[in-house]
Amino acid sequence: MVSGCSGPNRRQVLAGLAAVSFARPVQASPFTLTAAPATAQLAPPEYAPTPVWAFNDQTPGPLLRARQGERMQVQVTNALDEDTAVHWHGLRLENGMDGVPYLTQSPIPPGESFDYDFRLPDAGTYWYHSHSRSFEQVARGLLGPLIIDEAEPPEVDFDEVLILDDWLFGADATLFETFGDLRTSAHGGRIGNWITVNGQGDFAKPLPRGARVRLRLINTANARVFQLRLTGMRAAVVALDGMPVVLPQGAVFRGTDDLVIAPAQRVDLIADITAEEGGEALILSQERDGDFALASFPVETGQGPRPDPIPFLPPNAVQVPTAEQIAAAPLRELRMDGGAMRGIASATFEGEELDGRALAERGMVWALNGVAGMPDEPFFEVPRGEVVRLMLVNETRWPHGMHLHGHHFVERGRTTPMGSLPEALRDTTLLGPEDRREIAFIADNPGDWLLHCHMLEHAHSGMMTWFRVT
Ligand SMILES: [Cu+2]
Repeated sequence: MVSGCSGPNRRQVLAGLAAVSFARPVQASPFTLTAAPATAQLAPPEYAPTPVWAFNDQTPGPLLRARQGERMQVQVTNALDEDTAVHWHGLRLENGMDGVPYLTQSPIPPGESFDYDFRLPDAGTYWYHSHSRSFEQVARGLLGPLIIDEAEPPEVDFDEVLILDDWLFGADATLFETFGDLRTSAHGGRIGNWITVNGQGDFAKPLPRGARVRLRLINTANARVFQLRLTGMRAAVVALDGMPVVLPQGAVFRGTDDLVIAPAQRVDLIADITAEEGGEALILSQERDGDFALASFPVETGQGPRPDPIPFLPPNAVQVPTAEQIAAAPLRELRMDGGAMRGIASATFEGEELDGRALAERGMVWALNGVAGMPDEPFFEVPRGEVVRLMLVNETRWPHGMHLHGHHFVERGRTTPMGSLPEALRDTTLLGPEDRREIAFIADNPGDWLLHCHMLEHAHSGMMTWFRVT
């Protein structure tokens, strides 16, 4: 299974050990990934396995794990009938390895391979996914976890990767073949009717009472924003989007009351299981019709809660702009327009100024700064090392999770906070309807980088731009 810790044999082994600081990968770099049609038992056993597209016949794909400072090599082979490419989400890697077709590489044609080879400067929780027609390829299952271990990881008893995903099923648990349809794209995107954790609808992992567990939550859904609640554990947020959270000294509680995870975002928790033996700790998803258990941790005999405080993670060496540098930087606005209940009067698409109806005929229902789809020219171009300051302005009635490639940014001055998460460096930020958010970063990674909505249907139908660092 994906976490490397969920199979029955593995579970028995771990349960028999007093303390396992963390599990090293079974497979090491160089990795091989083959994208191909497969089947997966995502629905309960009374249903036939669902036809999916998967890496190495499994969705989520295999865990890629390495240590901070190492390089990772991954050979990706395309056994699909269409082009593909793989993006290593959240990694500050070399531009040519970012996996964006037509921007950073040629797509990998059917039957061919591409060798990815990139540095791993930061520890943390990341993931990989197709970036070629991703609204369909990711919805069909082409995604997996990528974990970079700290040189000195915090001491925990268990280290669990939890891939949160949803699937839009018909009555026979096959995927609805409505990928990228315009109506869905103009609304919130493809929201599934079946939620899985690590590909299972009833994820459960027994843990001893008092166990300290690192939970690495990754939202790989196309468009679903998870809103979580935790019971039976005392937990702290220790990282967001791979990056350790920065906290005032002496802070203990780190905002797990109302955990909001937008598509592509990650949250690392360290949790002490406090539920009694025979009870269970739960990760609950707050859905419209009530709370729904995403993951259950039945509690077995154990030693009871640990007395020592939950550890912090060491920071990654990301250059962060100072308040003075940000104040001195020009403020660029990125205006987000379109979607149902508002629409676009007109926008440029492939160099042509079109009205909303003509745009829709071309599959475009969103625009960034008046441009629908990928612009020919970059949104901006800056020399390496420059501080970039952006105001993201959501003039739509829909939430958008905006993702910056190749860099992490600081979020400034949230006007309508969604959730109670602490401040941290992020690679994806969630804007609510009519929300605005200032972000800033040092453009220290040369190349052409995407900036787009990670609601994948929104990206496909207009919300995509790019910038150049020279
Ligand atoms: Cu969006």
